[in-house]
Amino acid sequence: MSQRISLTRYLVEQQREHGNIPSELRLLLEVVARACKSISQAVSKGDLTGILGVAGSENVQGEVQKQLDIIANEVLIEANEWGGHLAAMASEEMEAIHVVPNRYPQGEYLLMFDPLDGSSNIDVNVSIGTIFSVFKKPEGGHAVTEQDFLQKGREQVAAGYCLYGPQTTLVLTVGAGVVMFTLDREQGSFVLIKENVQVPVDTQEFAINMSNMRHWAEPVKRYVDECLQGTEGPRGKNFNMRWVASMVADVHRILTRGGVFMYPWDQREPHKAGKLRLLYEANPMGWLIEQAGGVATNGQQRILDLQPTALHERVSVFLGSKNEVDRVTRYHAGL
Ligand code: AHM
Ligand code: MG
Repeated sequence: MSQRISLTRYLVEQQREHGNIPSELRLLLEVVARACKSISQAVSKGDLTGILGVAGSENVQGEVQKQLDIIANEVLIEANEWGGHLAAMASEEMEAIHVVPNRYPQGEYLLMFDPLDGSSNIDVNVSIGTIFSVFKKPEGGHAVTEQDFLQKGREQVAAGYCLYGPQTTLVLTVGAGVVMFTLDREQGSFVLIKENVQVPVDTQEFAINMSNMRHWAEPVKRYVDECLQGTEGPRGKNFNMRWVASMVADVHRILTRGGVFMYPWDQREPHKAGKLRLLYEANPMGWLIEQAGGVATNGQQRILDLQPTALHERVSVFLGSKNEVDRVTRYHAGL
């Protein structure tokens, strides 16, 4: 790209040309991006500042929290609560919603985030990231409640993630395709690197935690087994496998070169629909993938059409290249 376009300039020009980023939403996205810069800074220092390791607490889902999980959560809350653009926030790391305190003006947006996705990779210097999703607070002039957050993913007005890898990359959609920005640390700004990101419809690469294979449902076993049979099997081609164990990194690879990502239900905890969270992980990633021409389902239904019933609800996830996600979804229907 010959001319360097900053995130700010991109957002301003989008609003001017398409009217799809009102100024409050622009402020929100810029504040989230600023928070991500600060998280990126903390992540890159790691042991130098003594912030690796467990925090000695658990989140609402009973998962051990890392110090960086908590720091990232605080950075996002503090950055976002005073700007006047938000009514409330919800986080994978907090049991209840965080309503903007009375001392600040309340805006009309709701922000949800997984402050640091891929927690098991924090201490081992592998890519992790922040995932976020933005909705409008439903109309009615009432005080904001948890119920306001239980909107279908298709109602999102913005979604994205920031990947803290060899580069720090912010990936965003406001419903007009997917764009990527890389952090220029010297300049301190996110610079546009790719527009109109497209996920190839076909792929020969899948991502799943294979160690859970014996616990999967039949349709998932069938799909993966057929991939593993390669040229000798019904697919007639070889497949490669990748699993970073950070959804942000796996989804980023899929947005870059295609692939299929799966985190299915399994029979160890049959009452749990899956491991990943609908509101903080599946909805934003599902929308990004759709906006790039891919597909995202829970095996039966489009993720974005699911009606959430609880803030921390979990869901099975199949997303990525259209033909592969369509196939594994077909297998669930017994076809
Ligand atoms: P987290 O939000 O607690 O980090 O958990 C979500 C992560 C995803 O990023 C990733 O796809 C998955 O959990 C990895 O799970 P596993 O440890 O089974 O490989
Ligand atoms: Mg997560």
